[in-house]
Amino acid sequence: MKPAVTVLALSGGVGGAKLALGLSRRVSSGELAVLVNTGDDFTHLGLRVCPDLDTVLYTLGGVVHPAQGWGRADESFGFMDELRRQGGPDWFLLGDRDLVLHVERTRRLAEGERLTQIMSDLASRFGVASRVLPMSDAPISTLLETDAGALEFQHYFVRLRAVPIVQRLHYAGASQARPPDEVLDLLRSRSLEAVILCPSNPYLSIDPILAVPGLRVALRAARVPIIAVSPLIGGRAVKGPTSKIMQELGIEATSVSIARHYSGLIDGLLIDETDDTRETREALEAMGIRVGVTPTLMKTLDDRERVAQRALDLASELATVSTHTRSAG
Ligand code: FO1
Repeated sequence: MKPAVTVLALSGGVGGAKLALGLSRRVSSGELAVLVNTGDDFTHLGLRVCPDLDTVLYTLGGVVHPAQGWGRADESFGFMDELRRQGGPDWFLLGDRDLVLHVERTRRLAEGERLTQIMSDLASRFGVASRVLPMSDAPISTLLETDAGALEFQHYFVRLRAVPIVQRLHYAGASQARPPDEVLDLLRSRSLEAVILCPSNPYLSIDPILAVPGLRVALRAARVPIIAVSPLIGGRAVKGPTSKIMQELGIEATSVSIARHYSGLIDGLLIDETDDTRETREALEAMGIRVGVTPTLMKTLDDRERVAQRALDLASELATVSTHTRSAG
C-alpha cells in the first residue's frame, strides 16, 4: 500500500518542480503529492504533450535537464533534425527520449486510459515515490488574449517567446472538467497536513488549477494550512513572464499583490528576504496572512530543501495557532 499523503503541492513547470523536489526530500517517502497544471498541454504533431506534468516527473525522477529545468538531461535530437530537414514545425523542441513519453501517453489516452493513471504508472517507472497528479483528466487549455490575437499557451510562451501583451486569460474546458477522484480523496483524508502553492506563475500555472470546479472549495474544506511561496524576488520573477504579465494586467508586481491574488485561499505567504519591508509585513498581516521570510532563490538542492522546510515550518506554525485558537475558543 502507498503511504498516506501529508503534503499537497500545487505546481506549474520549472520553478514549481524545484520546490516539489525540495518538499519530496523533507517529507517521508511517498507522503508528497504534486497537483500539476495541465493548462499548458497541447496536441502537437498529433501527440499529447503535457509539459508541466513531465517537468515535475523528470525533476522528481532525477532525469531533468539541469540548466533548462525541462526536458531530459541525457537527450538526443535525431527526430528534431529530421523533422526540420523535412520542413516540419520545429519551434517546439522534442528530444528523442522525451518523444517516447508523448507517443506512449498519446497511445494510452487513445485506448481510454485516464491521464491520472498514466502519470501514476510513469511515476513508478521513473522511480518517483511522490504522486504526480494532473489537475483534471479532461483537457483544459490556457488561452491568452493578446495584442497578437488569441493564443494557446505554448504558442504564446515558446513560439512567440512571451512577447505579445496579455490582455485576458481563459482556461478553456475548465467549466466542464472536474478534479480526479484521487485528488478529492486525498483532500478529504485526515492524513493531509499542509497545502503548498509553489512559486509558479499565479496566472499561467496556479489559476488554471484553481479554475477546475470544486477544487478551491475542496482545498479550503481540507482545513489544513495553505501556504503560498511568492514567485517574486524584489518585484521580479526568477524566470518566466510573471512580472511582465502582472504589469500588462495593471497589477503591481509585489508580494502584497500575490497575497491579494490568493486572498480567501491562503493562510501564509513565504516571501524573499529582499521583499521583507515593514509596509509589506503590515499589509500582509492586515489581510490576516502570516508571513515567512527566507531567501527564495532555488539554485542548489540545498536551497530547494531550505525553502521547502521553511514553507512546511510556516504551515506547522499556523496549524499550532489554529489548534490553540480552536481549543481556547
Ligand atoms: N520550452 C521552451 O522554451 N522551448 C521549447 O522548445 C520547449 C519544448 C518543450 C518540450 C517538452 C516539454 O515538456 C517542455 C518544453 N518546454 C519548452 C518547456 C515548456 O514550454 C514550459 O516550461 C512550460 O510549459 C511552462 O511551465
